[in-house]
Amino acid sequence: KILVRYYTPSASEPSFSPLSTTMTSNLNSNFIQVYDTLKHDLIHDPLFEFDNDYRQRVDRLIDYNVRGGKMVRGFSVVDSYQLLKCVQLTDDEVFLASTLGWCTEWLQAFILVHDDMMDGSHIRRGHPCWFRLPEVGVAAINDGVLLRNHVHRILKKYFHLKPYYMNLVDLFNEVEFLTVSGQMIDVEENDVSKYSLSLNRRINMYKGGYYSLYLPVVCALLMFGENRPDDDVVVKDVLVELGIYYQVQNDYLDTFGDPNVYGKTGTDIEEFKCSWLIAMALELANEEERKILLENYGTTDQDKVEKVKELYHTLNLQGAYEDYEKETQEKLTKLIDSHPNKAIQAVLKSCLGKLFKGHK
Ligand code: GPP
Ligand code: MG
Ligand code: MG
Ligand code: MG
Repeated sequence: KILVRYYTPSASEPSFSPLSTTMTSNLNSNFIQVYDTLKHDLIHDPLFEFDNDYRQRVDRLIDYNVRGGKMVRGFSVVDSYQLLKCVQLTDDEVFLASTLGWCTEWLQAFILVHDDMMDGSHIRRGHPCWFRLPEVGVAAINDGVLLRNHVHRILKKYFHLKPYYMNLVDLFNEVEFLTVSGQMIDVEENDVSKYSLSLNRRINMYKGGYYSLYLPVVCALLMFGENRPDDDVVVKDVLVELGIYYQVQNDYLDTFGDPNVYGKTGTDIEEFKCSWLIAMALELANEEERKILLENYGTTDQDKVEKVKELYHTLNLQGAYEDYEKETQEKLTKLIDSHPNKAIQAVLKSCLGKLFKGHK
């Protein structure tokens, strides 16, 4: 039963087209300007007495960790809000939707600062991971928490009088809870003989499924005056499934992606991760191949890492990934088409288009 009401455009309003769902350059440049405003607010937060050195330190922390990504999540809030609203957004609406977009990017920055420490990563977005900087080190733990707090400083400043403020705060808190719970399983699992596609799905659902597209789209829905779409099975399933797909893509690129393109070097094999690749490899391997995987997975010994990678090629995991991608795309397209509301269909199709436009 669909409890959520959605806006339905009248005949005189522009119709939806998946082709018109990417941000116009105008919305795009506005989005970047909003970043400067938010950063300025944070480094002049009256609650804390900054001196120049610490103001500069936080400025650098933010620039280093919040910028430089693809901003898929941030743009998705603005895109989705525009598609729900249908008519041209006012300056105030663009500002607020962009602000929520940046909140999703700030949350991601916090998660990634800690993730890189837990994963022993070296490079993120083409630069050394924040904790790898000699002047940072373990101070990165507190820096991550600070970035997390920035989300709530921003929400309070710009949304505390909105009727949906508490829903926004709840949303960010719950999505963060699901994500860090997923991260807990992700770092704890280290018995490769128990790895399976279902364990990988569980990890990917929690660590990436909710905050990737569910969070930005629900931000847009709340701002539009709707409730959380958790009773709308199609909306929730599509968004979470897209988030899982995004994480499977991330697992795939850890080994098969070109570090010069993706700005990071993978550590999943070395770090014993229950990634989609090892789970699929175990599914496809014969007895002998399974033995090789179990013996060589989860060490920094490069000869062993190479043996695992060789097997990934022999087992044609690239082909298996392409099949998974095609099946997921078809399944989700059908599911989206079954939704009764055209505006919602447009929002979901826009999300689908963003993720399936190649490995970017
Ligand atoms: C953990 O996965 C990452 C997150 C929960 C947040 C970031 C997710 C993205 C898709 C960027 P991971 O350790 O595999 O991420 P990465 O490979 O980027 O280090
Ligand atoms: Mg990582
Ligand atoms: Mg990780
Ligand atoms: Mg990864």
